[in-house]
Amino acid sequence: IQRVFSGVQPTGNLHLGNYLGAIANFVKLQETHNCIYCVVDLHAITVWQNPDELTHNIREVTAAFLASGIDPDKHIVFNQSQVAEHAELAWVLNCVARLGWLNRMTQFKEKAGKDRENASVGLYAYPNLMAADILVYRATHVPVGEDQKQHLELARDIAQKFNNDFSESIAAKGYDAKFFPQPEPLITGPATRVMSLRDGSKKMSKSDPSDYSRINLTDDADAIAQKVRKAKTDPEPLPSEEDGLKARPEADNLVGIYAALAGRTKADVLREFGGGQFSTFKSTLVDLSVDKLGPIGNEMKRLMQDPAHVDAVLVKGAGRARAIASETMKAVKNIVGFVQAK
Ligand code: AQP
Repeated sequence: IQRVFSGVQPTGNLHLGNYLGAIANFVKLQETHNCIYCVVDLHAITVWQNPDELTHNIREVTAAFLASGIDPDKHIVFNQSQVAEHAELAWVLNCVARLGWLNRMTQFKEKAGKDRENASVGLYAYPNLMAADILVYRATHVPVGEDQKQHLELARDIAQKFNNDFSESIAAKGYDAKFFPQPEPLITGPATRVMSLRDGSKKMSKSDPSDYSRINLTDDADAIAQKVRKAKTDPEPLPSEEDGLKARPEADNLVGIYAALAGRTKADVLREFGGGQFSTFKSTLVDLSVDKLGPIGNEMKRLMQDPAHVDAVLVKGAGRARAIASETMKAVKNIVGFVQAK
C-alpha cells in the first residue's frame, strides 16, 4: 500500500482553495493509501507569525482536517515541529540541493517580492524543507494544488541527487538503490487552482488583503452568500460548452468551484446552466456552498472549543510519525557517514 504525505500551513484564513485543491483530496485518499497529514508550522514561520495566532492557527488547520473527515486513528495527523527529523533531514538536503535550483522557484520570487534582501533565509530554503517532509516518510504520493507543482519537481530532483551522490554508500550498506523514492504529485479534480473571487487572474490565497477574494472555511451562510453574489463576473450569459470558458477566467472559476463542490464535471454543470444568467447560477452556487461548507465550518468551531482534545490528537500523531521518520533519519546518517548509536 502506497504512502501519501501532504501538509497545510497554519497561516490563518483557510479557504475554499485549500479545501478543494488539497483537503478534499486528502479525505478521499484515506480509502486507498496510508496517509500522513501534517500541519506545517515550520513552513509558516518562514514569514513572521504572531505566536498566539500561530498556536490558534495550528489548532484550526487540525480542526479543518478532522471536520472534513480525516480520521486521525486510521491515518496520521500531527504538526511538523513536533517531529525534529523534518528539520534534521532538511539540513542534509540543504547540502544536496543546488542554489541554482532554488533560484528558479517562482513562489519565492512572488512571496519575497521586490525587497528580496529582506526575505528570511527560511523562505528561500522552504522547498528543501518540503522535500524533507515528504522524503522523511519515503512517501510516494503527494496531493497538492497546482501552485505546488514546481516544489514537487524539486523534491524529485533532490531525491534523485541524494540517491546518485551516495550511490556507493547506499549499495555498500545494503539499502535499495532508490533509497528515496520519486514522489508523485497528485493534482486532481476540477479545482486544482481556485482563483480569487475578485480577480480571475490571481489564485485564491490566505494572504490576500481582501476577505471578499476568498470563501473561508469558517464563513457563515451570510458571509458565503455575500461573497458569491459580489464575485466578479462578466456581462455575458454562461456558455453551454467548456470551450466558451476559455477567455473568461471569472466564469471559469465559478463553474469550476461549482463542479468541484457538486462532484460533477464542468461540462456537465454547463449543460445545466449554459445560456442562463450569472444571478441564477450564483444563487444555486450559494446554496451548494453553504450545504457543503456549513457543516465543516460548524464542526471546526465545535472542535476549537476543546483545544486540549485537538492538541492530544497532534501529540499522538506526532509519536506515530516520529517512529517512521526516525528510522529514515538513522539510515540517512548511516549513508552519509555520521557516527551514531547502533
Ligand atoms: N487557490 C488554490 N487553489 C487550489 N489549491 C490551493 N492551495 C492553496 N491555494 C490554492 C493548496 O492548498 C494546500 C495548502 O496550501 P498552504 O497552506 O501550504 O500554502 P499556500 O499554497 O501558500 O496557500 P495560500 O492560501 O496561497 O497562502 P498564501 O497566501 O500564504 O500564499 C497546498 O496543497 C496548496 O497547493
